[in-house]
Amino acid sequence: MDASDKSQQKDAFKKEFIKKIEEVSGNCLADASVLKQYQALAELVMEKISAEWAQTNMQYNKQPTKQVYFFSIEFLIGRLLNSYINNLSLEEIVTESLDELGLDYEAILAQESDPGLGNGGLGRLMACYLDSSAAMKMPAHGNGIRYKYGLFEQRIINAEQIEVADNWLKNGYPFEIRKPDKSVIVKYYGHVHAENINGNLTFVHEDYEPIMAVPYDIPIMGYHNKTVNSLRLWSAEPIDGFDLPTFNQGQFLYAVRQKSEAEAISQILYPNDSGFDGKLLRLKQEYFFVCAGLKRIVSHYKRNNSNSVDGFGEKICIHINDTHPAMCGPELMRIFMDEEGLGWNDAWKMTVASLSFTNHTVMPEALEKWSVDMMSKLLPRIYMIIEEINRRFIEELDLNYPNDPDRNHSLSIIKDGQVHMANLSIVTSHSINGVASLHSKILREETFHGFYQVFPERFNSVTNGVSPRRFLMYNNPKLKNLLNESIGNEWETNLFQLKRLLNFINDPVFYEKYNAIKLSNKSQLADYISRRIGLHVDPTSIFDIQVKRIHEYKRQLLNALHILYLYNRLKENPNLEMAPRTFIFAGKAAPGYYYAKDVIKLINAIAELVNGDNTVNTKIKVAFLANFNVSLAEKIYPAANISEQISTAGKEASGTSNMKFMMNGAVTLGTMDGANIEIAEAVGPTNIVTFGLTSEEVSNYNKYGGYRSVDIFEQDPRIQQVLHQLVDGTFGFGLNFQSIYDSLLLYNDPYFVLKDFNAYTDAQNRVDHLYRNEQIWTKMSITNIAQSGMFSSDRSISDYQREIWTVK
Ligand code: GP0
Repeated sequence: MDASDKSQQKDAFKKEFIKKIEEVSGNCLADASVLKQYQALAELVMEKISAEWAQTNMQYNKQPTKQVYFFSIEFLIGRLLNSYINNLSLEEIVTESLDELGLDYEAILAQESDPGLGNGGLGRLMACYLDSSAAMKMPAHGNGIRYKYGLFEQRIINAEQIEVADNWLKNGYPFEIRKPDKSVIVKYYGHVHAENINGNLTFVHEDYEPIMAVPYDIPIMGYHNKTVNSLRLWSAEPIDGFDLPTFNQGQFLYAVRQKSEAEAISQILYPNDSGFDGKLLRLKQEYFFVCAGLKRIVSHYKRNNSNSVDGFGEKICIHINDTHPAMCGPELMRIFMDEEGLGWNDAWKMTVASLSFTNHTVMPEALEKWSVDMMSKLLPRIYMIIEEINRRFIEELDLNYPNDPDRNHSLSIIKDGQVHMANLSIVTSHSINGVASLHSKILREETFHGFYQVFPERFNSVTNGVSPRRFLMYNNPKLKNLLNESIGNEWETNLFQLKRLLNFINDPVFYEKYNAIKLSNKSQLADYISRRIGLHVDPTSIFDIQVKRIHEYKRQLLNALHILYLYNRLKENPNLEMAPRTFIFAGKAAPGYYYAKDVIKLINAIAELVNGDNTVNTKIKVAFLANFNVSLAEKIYPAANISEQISTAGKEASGTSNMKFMMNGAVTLGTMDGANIEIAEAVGPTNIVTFGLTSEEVSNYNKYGGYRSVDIFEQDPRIQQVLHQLVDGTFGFGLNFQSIYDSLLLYNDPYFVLKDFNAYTDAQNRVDHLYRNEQIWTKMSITNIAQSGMFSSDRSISDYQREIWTVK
């Protein structure tokens, strides 16, 4: 666009904006608060998106193509305004106009609440997949729950995590459209009986408790391509507001209770990551969005298909993100049979053809198993269908593998009074995949080995990916500009093009520019740290970062114990030669996961000890940043030198922060786990620092024994010192970490922290030496960016397209 064009567009934008300000605030620009400025900008942007949204929907209806629907109990979408503005190519017009009006774009963006509708990687993955589908003009949409309260806000008070409710909707939310005309009634409880209607056996559900599911749609916009897909989040409401007859009888409290019981279903996100607790309300949530989502998908399909469900299995992909939406299988069967009048076999073929399933973890405590008693009462028809699915499945097993009761038992969907949701998901889907090569291999060989023997053709693998828009282009604009000026902009739509950076791999001029950007990003994070926790950290120190949910298998504890050990070394020898380091942590613990909360407390206690000690704090500092969420993550990755990915091998299905760090030039310090293995392959052994047990070694110890943590403790005085400090008052009165001490010694260290301790300290030493050679480190860092192309979620989505949905 030429200069006069641009100034015309800016003038037009300013006029629209000023008018919007008046509309939303009843004030003129000079008197409008930053919140109102944000609301005005958001509404303006939403108007611009809406036209393209309507257009995309019309196109999908005009030429019905294959549609993909992601069902997920979490969508961790992050803030949207800046992404929309960039995706619309309006960033220059908007930022320059606002600047000319004397307004602060960054401050306006900061007014947006960050919807915490997910716990971590699993929900964020869905958001990246929606982003990539739209970027690739693929018709893919999301179905989930519009939780009134998202994941709790974390505060750190006296070193401990305190949870505060996340009222993310308190100022309204400008990017959703409520569609009451598309509401669906979801039925719970009641009784099912078979009736003979016109000679057909029909199942009738009576005496049920109806709940209204009301959809809110959020536009998911592609990158510079006018494609706008939809994320549909369902909200639970009572059928007619207050129950009027009850109300009139004066039973006001009863009526209010009914209302809040209905609303309870979409009230709050369960804050457990990789952990299952079989609460009734959670089961209600799972059926809620499955039932409502499928109902709308089927009726939409019929509208474009002469009122028939014929061909549904070839045209509609229902993708279930982990097992929380596993009732999609039986619910589709119910719709096809009870509402569309199909027989079992036809319904079954379409269901299996349509469904595919991604598993996200091998942690046994995450496996969902619902009690038969609870499920059959709450969802009588669904339970009945699951029983029949299981009966037919076992019958088939008996045919193919006669006299094998052990196999029948191990693969059974219903056993020991429980419904096994992973088994249900596998039996009802044509595809099941893991999220990295190693993970998929473990699924085939261990977790789901029995199913792999029966259905080898159903097993797939798609390595996770992350959105390069959100996690490179928009959150690291300086790096983006350097990339554009060095290798052109093709990488923006094909991340593999980052390989062109290898042309600069020995270019001192490029190094200088690159290192200046990294330093400036680190200074920005240092400012944030000083504003948030009053800690001054040196931007020239190594930024060594571990940000993710706090979980034993992720081993934040290993990182913490190493810092304590370094502290001890520095106390002995304050002149120890080492590059200064800033250790940065962030992450939430599930409110009921006391051990994980103790780890948070330990990290904060170590921070206090280290940061306050003048003999060591010029060499090391420790920062725990409260309330890790998507917005904070975006600030952190561009400033990282080291990406800590140190899970016990075999436990982290993929990891996705490893990819976000890599794209921003951090070097991985990691175990051979999840996608770390593929990162190592991509960059080569000299551009990553790996250490520790392999997943095979871990699995052998678990199977055959042979590891005694006490032996390691007895042989290693460094470990003895550090473990004693956990319980000897080092951290001051009342700060005692007996639970951690016991887990490591009394309970034989189930996550191999002590076993890997020596390898980890060695690896940390290697990191120190590598970093002190600027030439080598810069080369490692740039190589990581150059090889990060395969970790774009655009690549993941094309793999799903080709291997699983077979969308043309
Ligand atoms: C897996 F089972 N993940 C779960 C869960 O409840 N929550 C969750 O976030 C994660 C895995 O831990 C992962 O390895 C993976 O990459 C992610 O799902 C997406 O597949 C962490 O990043």
